[in-house]
Amino acid sequence: MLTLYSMPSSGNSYKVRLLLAFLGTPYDHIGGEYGSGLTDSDAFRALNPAGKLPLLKLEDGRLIAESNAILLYLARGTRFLPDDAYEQALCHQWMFFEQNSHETSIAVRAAILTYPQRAHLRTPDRLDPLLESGNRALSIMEAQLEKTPFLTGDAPTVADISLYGYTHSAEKGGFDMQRFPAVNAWLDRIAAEPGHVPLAFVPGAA
Ligand SMILES: N[C@@H](CCC(=O)N[C@@H](CS)C(=O)NCC(=O)O)C(=O)O
Repeated sequence: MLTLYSMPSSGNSYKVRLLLAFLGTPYDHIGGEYGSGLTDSDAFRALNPAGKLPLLKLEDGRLIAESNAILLYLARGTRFLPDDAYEQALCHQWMFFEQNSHETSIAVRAAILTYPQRAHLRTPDRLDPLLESGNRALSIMEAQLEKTPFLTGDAPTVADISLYGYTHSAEKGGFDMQRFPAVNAWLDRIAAEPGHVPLAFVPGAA
């Protein structure tokens, strides 16, 4: 059985829970919210020296960190990762964009505005550039999604799951999603995929 260490409130962790739900793959879940001490513990740091969630433990004990690396591993041989080298490269392109340009603006702004531990960062010099760069990232998605129903073409892939993680809750970061109708239609398409679960879903919870 796979074991997923994940943070219930985090989009990076949600991406992996969402793919596992779409695939119908069972797994053990170990949750660690901010302040729980999990990521600071010596036992966890021995598994992931970066001290970050999510972290996947394979059946044989080997480990994979980084949400997008986990997604790419789990999606091999499924409908969420094309076989064609160019189509795979498009998935990688959007997933690098997610970590470099999207998560760093949209998730970071939402975290500052929602986590009490980050309240001291709620200043215009910190928040304004994040609003601008987040809107730029959403505009890039909007331009693609005006042309194709999913980010890499006609079918959903790990790239869509990766970017869904923080786009679906971008309002928490103060982003006006009315400005991005094609992104909203895409969010609805992903939410309508069989097996979709919400952010708060963790297996075994009532
Ligand atoms: N690039 C990493 C980022 C992971 C990350 O930043 N995780 C945060 C939650 S979103 C975390 O574990 N924070 C706990 C901590 O820093 O103690 C990924 O995509 O997995």
